[in-house]
Amino acid sequence: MKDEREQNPDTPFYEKPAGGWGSVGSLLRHLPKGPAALSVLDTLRHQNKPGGHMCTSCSWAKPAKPHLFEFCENGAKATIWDHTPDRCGPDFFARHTVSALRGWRDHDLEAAGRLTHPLRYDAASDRYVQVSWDTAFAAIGKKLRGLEPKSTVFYTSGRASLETSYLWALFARVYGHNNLPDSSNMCHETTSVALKAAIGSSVGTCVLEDFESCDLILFFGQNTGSNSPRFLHPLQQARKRGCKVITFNPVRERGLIEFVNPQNPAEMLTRSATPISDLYLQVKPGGDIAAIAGVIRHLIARQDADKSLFDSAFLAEHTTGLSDLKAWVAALEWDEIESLSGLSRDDLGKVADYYARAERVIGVYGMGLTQHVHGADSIWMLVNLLMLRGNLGRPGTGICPVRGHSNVQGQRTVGISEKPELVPLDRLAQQFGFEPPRDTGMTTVEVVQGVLDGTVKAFLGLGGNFARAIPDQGCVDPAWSRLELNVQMATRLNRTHTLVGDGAWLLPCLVRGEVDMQASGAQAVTMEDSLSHIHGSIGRRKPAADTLLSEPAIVVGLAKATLDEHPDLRWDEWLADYGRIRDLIAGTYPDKFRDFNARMFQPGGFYKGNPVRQREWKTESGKAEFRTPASSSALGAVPGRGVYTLITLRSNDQFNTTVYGYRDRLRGLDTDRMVVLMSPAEIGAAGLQDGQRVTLESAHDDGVARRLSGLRLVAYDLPAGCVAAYYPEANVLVPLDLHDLASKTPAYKGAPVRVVAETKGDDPGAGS
Ligand SMILES: Nc1nc2c(c(=O)[nH]1)N[C@H]1C(S)=C(S)[C@@H](COP(=O)(O)OP(=O)(O)OC[C@H]3O[C@@H](n4cnc5c(=O)[nH]c(N)nc54)[C@H](O)[C@@H]3O)O[C@H]1N2
Ligand SMILES: Nc1nc2c(c(=O)[nH]1)N[C@H]1C(S)=C(S)[C@@H](COP(=O)(O)OP(=O)(O)OC[C@H]3O[C@@H](n4cnc5c(=O)[nH]c(N)nc54)[C@H](O)[C@@H]3O)O[C@H]1N2
Ligand SMILES: [Mo]
Repeated sequence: MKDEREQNPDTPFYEKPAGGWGSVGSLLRHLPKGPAALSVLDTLRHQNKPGGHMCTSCSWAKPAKPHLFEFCENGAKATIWDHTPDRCGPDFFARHTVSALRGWRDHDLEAAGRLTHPLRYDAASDRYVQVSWDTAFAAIGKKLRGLEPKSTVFYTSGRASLETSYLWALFARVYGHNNLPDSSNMCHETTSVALKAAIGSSVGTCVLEDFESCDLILFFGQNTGSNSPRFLHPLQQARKRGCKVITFNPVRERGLIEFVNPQNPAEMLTRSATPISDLYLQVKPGGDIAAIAGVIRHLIARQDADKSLFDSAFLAEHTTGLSDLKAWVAALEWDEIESLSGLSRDDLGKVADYYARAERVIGVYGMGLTQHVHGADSIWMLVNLLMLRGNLGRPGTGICPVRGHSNVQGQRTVGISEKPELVPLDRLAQQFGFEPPRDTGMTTVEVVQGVLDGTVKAFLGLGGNFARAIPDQGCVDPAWSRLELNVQMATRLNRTHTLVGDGAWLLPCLVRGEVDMQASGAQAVTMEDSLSHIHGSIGRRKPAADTLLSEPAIVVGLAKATLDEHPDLRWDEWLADYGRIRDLIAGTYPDKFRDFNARMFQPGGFYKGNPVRQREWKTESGKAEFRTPASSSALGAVPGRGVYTLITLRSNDQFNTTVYGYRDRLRGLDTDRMVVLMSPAEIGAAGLQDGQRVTLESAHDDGVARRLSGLRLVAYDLPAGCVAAYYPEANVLVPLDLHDLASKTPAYKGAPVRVVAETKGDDPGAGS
């Protein structure tokens, strides 16, 4: 546990708070030049407010009483990126072959500008060439009709609206498959599976008001300052009224240390920051199960002494499994707990002190828990801890996974799922007069395996940069060109679009901030935030090109070209008025979406509800289940000598594989991203030197050579036994078969690697 002043003077460190003038400066740096800046600022004014568009960056809640500016530094970057004046049209592709583009950096591909025309890959000239929409739909539809539906995949990245997602899933099921993975399969699928099993809800249980009355927040592996900065406002308010915050994170993330609200003139002028964390515990990657076990062990000892610590009434009436958990915790040695977590028995005792004093506790988490081999076990441990004192189903308590994309949670709500048991198939069958497929579809990991072994013949991506976001991409890259059909709906060019064979199509779409004009007039769409509230969103800007289609229009175009006509499939009517699609959603999910059209612009969004808040448990046992973890470490294997656990990080200047720039301001790093962070003590112990060139080599024991070279070693404040590098550059090092055992979410925070010094003459940047 460290005080900021104890920061090692040899390691880079951003000593300013999150927010403040730094975020204003960063926003100004990303604004376009001239009049384009004014027009983007006008769009930002309406962002995340009723009547405006919902941000395309993170999924954090939108309050009923918005701030004057209800956007953050990174939300602004996303909007500025969407509304760039640059265009990437047919003339761009006439100048560049696809093979040449394959060598470009992620940033440079996207920086070419907004895609404007539908394109077909022409193998003879190795170029994308312009086609008409009709040609594209007819050719793709014809190809799909000739394929076995179960050999095709309809992937969704978490941005597409509820309306688009509903139609996309319907199209897949009428066509004949449940291969509907989405980006959630790379992030919070662990949540969907683990929370469902333990408490019967696949999503978090908190609403914004809970942050107004909680008195302790436990933060595990979620980087609020970069990835959901608007969450810093309720956090700051909570801290100001005396709520305590404890953070478990191997990296000292600035947003969880202190924050200056850029919208508070007094704070800005006096530069007075609010400290965020009361305790900051630099847990080892994968050490959360052991850390929480240590806290629970302290609490059990206290409960044994003073019988009133646990909420006995709650435990007796609502839970099962506590005695097994207690026995498992009692059997762990303190030595094991300390070595796996990297935290001392005393520090974990302090956490137990805070926990025992708090009446109302919230557990918040992100990718630091979900992206591990035992990710589900880590989540179960956090739920176990919360339940000891009845911290579920009371105001000011709950479990709060912070979701990723702006509608990733909502897509699952309206049927994007490879798990048919989560979808009301019988109701769909009734509504649309067809027999939906009942067999389980593919997760992201299974899709990659299918692309590798040739069983997946066609991949249609509704957004995303799939081939760059997955693990083991070095091995998978060549397999993409063997797909018979590869259709990408996108706004900007990315690396996946350059991995093409004969049947590749690039279909450009509108972004959420643009006017979506259909036969009945301008359309609104809806999305669900991390706290399960549904919001309407209206685009106000002129589209980047008049050749663009909206996402629903592309889905309808593809569906009509693929499926037989059927009186219940009124694609054109639905497209003409998205209100009709919302009526269909309300028909399929009457409990959650009643009066959908009437409620969609309710300030703060309307709540779809969660039975856990009433202490109703839709689990197998009908109770909230204490779950005993299968392992005391979240890693696949505890690293041996010379092996480090690699965590892959997002910088403050990226949204997933979209790299806006090369600054990671909140970590004090201004870099080309080809860096590996390691603690100064470990650098010394390994006989290496700060600034030296190194190669990372996979230490996963499967005989596959994975390496990333040309990295600069940077001394950084990290726990022993781990190194950190940026995603997606480091994805070549993450083995595909290392994934959460329950949900198949890749273990992006737990790849075993060796650090090898490079000698002069080594090939820089080579990956394999
Ligand atoms: N600006 C911006 N916003 C985003 C995104 C973006 O890329 N940029 N991405 C969006 C998406 S899709 C998602 S899913 C979310 C992701 O947002 P987060 O959930 O914050 O994900 P990461 O940044 O990958 O990592 C989270 C934190 O986990 C810590 N960590 C790593 N390993 C461990 C561990 O074993 N234990 C613990 N306790 N901590 C660990 C890391 O140090 C890091 O601070 O953000 C969304 N919002
Ligand atoms: N090593 C490592 N790998 C990871 C992670 C990690 O933490 N570490 N995180 C994982 C996670 S949590 C996620 S969610 C994935 C996601 O990773 P990505 O697939 O990169 O996610 P996106 O941000 O959706 O994809 C960006 C692309 O989507 C397209 N796009 C942008 N806006 C729109 C739109 O409005 N409509 C459409 N149709 N397309 C649009 C653009 O063309 C852009 O190039 O990466 C995963 N990969
Ligand atoms: Mo994500």
